[in-house]
Amino acid sequence: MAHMKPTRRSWAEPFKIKVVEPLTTTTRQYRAKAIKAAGYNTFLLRSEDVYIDLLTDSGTNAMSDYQWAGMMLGDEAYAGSKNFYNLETNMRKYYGYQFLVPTHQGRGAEHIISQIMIKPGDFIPGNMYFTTTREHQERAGGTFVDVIIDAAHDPESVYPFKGNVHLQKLEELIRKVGAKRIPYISVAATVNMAGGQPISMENMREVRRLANKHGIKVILDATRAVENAYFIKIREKGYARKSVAAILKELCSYTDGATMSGKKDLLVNIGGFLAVNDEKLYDEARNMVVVFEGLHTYGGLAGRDMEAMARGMEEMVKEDYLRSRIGQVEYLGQKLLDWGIPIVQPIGGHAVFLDAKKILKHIPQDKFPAQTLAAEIYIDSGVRTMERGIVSAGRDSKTGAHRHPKLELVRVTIPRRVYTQAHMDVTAESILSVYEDRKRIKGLNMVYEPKHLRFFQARFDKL
Ligand code: PM9
Repeated sequence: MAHMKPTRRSWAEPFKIKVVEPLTTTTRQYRAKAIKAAGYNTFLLRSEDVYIDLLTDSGTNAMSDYQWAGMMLGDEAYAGSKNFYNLETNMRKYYGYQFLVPTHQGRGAEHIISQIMIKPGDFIPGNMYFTTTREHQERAGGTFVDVIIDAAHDPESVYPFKGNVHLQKLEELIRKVGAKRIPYISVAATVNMAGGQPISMENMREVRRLANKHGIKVILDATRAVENAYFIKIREKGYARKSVAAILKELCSYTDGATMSGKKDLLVNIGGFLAVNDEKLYDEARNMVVVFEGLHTYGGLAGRDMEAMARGMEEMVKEDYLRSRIGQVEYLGQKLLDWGIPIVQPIGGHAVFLDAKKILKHIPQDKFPAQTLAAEIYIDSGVRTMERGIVSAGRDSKTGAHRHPKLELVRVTIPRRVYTQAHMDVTAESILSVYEDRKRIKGLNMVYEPKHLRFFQARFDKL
């Protein structure tokens, strides 16, 4: 019998599994005890008590045989490791910046760029905050100003580029405080806290135009820029026939430098870098990296880690990989949507974000609905997710009051090349079961609050 031609092709993984890591399952009773001992904070669970770990896509990637082979070629010289030069060559090839300063991870680069560019009293506009990025900007004496478009704060808006900068808001800030007090515009691609939402090339071009007009620099958070480039290819007019590699390079070309957490796009477990075009800035960064990270040719990394990152760059732009990466996230998100569970739309690049404000609408934001929901999902199945709401937003650095973000979300984050479609099914089924039982769920009290980036170590008690 002749087969019908399929109308849609699956996103199946373009790789097969060579090494496996066993998972452990536990009982509901065991997990209830474990999360209580962890102060209802999924960051404080032991990983061995977790079944499917969707806490983060950061450093949780599975490396390829090509990357592991590169690890054996680590040149562990203190200075001038050949792996540094391989990384520099590939950074120039794929991102297009002139100068490279490796760092132990993304926040190492954020620390350096903030310290060398921001003066006390400065303002740093950006397309929504990221926790570590804003922390470093504030520690340098700056004030972060959110200039993302309004749709980014609305989980139901299906606008395809919810990571876009609101150009009028940006221009208004420049007019209000003056270009001299804005060292750079901080542009993320994709925007993590908005739900992994991309910025369009057109918007990036406009940001560059405005920056040029006022003599302001643009610094990209390139952590998930290749996933952003893929969204541009499939969503933005004029890019369907361009390669993701070319799109990525064009995106970077509108910026003066980038901070990078290699633990995401670069398919490794550790590493990051700062890249800039300006030689004077590079000189300052190189000077500072030796104080906080290590010599400028290793920046806190082993030679083998730099090699794995260099090879990761070659793999990240492969389009069959990106199709399956984004396809897997979409598969999970679509399943939840089909079951009527409120999530951020459109489905983002690295995670599905559950709308805890809607799911647990009987719990006020001060009783931490997203923190509660993440704990409940863990108790139900051992699936670990993360709060991205009021706890992550922290307190206002001037008034000391809780910030109340519009988005109160649980991030169900998909590590790259790690889990299967069946794991996505188990996750979706667990979320459904918690959703169906949502009315009996009560909120939490915060009983311990760390001073910085509180979401990592805060502890809670059940109401
Ligand atoms: N992101 C994430 O899970 C890990 C730390 S926060 C839980 O999403 C962006 C957009 C990130 C990011 C880390 C960093 C910092 C900068 N920008 O973690 O220091 O998503 O490598 O990077 C995390 P590092």
